[in-house]
Amino acid sequence: MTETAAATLGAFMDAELTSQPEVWAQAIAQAQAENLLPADGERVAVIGCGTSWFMAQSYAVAREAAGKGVTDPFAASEAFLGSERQYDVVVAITRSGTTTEVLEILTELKGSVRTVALVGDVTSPIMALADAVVELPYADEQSVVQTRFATTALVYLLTSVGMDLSAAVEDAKSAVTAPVEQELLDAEQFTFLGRGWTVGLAHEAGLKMREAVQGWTESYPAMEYRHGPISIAAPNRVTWLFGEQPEGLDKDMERTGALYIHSDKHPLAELARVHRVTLERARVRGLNPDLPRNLTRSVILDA
Ligand code: F1P
Repeated sequence: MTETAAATLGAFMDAELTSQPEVWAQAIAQAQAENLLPADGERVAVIGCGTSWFMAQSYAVAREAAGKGVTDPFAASEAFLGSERQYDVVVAITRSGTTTEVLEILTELKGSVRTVALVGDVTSPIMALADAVVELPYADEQSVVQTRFATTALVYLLTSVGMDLSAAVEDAKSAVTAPVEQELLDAEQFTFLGRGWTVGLAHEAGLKMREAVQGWTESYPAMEYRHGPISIAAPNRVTWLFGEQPEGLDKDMERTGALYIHSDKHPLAELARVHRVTLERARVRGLNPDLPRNLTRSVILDA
């Protein structure tokens, strides 16, 4: 494949990931103007699949850390939502609004537990199932690999629990367009780390590279990393930390010979940076992240 042909791969993903700072600003304004999410003190479960599950993890930690009430994240296929858990509200995150596991839960809960869905496709079946909908059609995407829908839904959710994301918007402006260093294009393996609400971002970064680059990635809570996974770190491999650095991790990383990335940029902007790195890594390998191997835009299971 010529360099010019490679540069056109992932054209949707390119436009979508690049638009993140603007779209996030729109979601911040929307979150400040709406009041659709659970009230402070309510017991909340958050569900999603794939990327949406990882955004659920980030929101859950941020909401609880902000003192807004118990918030448990679940993969929709493994959610425990029985009455003994006493959830007041179930929040669902889904770009497509067609993901089977999510629709099944909302169908089951109809009339018993209040549900709120954050949705990209506002013509999808979930619109009739959820009690309230946060409509994010301007963040919907054509690429199978999600970038801006997920981060925009999270920006909305984090704003709702009082996080000021103006630094994220500012930092993302350069993160989405800056050229990618050769070292990052060539690296054999990536491990992503996070703490608190950024653990979900780390898992999402790892999934992104698996989906779009078919590459070897891992992700952990940062304090877990030294309990085994650090043995993977080596020259020509990358360890990328989002958020607060555990004491001494930089020194430990120096000894491994791996490239260690821990910037002072906002963690969400760092995830947007990973989106750009992911796209360029896919392109140099001749892969099209708009249509990745074995994936579809939404997983719709046979009845
Ligand atoms: C969630 C999801 C994506 C994944 C894949 C299949 O979809 O699992 O995260 O990348 O394309 O669908 P959704 O419920 O957010 O539409």
